[in-house]
Amino acid sequence: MRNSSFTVAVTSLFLLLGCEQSSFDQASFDPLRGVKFAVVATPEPCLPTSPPTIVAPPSTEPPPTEPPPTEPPPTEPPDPTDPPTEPPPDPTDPPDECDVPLLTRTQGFWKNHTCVIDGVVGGLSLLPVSLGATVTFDSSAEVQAYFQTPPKGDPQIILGHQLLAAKFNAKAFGIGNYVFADVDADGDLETVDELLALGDVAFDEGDDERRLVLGAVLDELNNAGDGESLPFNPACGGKGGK
Ligand SMILES: [Ca+2]
Repeated sequence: MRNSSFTVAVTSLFLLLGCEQSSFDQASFDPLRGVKFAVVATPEPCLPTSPPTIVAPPSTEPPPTEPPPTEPPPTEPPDPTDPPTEPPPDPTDPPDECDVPLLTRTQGFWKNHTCVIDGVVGGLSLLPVSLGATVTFDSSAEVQAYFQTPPKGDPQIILGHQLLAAKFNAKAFGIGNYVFADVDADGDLETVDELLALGDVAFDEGDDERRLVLGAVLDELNNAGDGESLPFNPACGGKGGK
């Protein structure tokens, strides 16, 4: 009887401790603990398809008509005494890196620059844009309204804001190949594109801790290139600009 009561008491104590250990204390949680960042973020070697770049807005002028094809000039046989114009490429050379700066802007910029999201400035529409498989924004007004939604501690909205800004940065500035941080502690640094994919999964089905970790890492990313100059004037006139 006495042993039985003691067992019940001990069991209750363990259950109590177990409950306390499994509860998630968001206030004291450090989302960047254990996350390793690249000392200097660097782009991975360029993929066969080059990253997107800012392009000029489409011209309204009709395309110039091409002149009729002319016959190619007769080629002369190569002079065996001519020196070769270019040496053959050295196979031991390292592959080229993507020649784009790590350029980013924070969610505050994107909230206030709907004209850049629309492509009116910068020449590249960043819409539609999705968060996970569940949320899609088709207009910059929807994006702005979402950025203006106070998170109030909701990890999904905290992540959603950072993920949205990071997706705009990746698409507008072509930084998807940058190696940035190891968020799963497997020793391999994830690229920006990989972090965005992980963010999408966490947005849909991640627990609070996972969402806060990815939100904090993407926050770091969105600030990492905030000092780089933009290749265009981001002023949006009197409408949502600054
Ligand atoms: Ca990793």
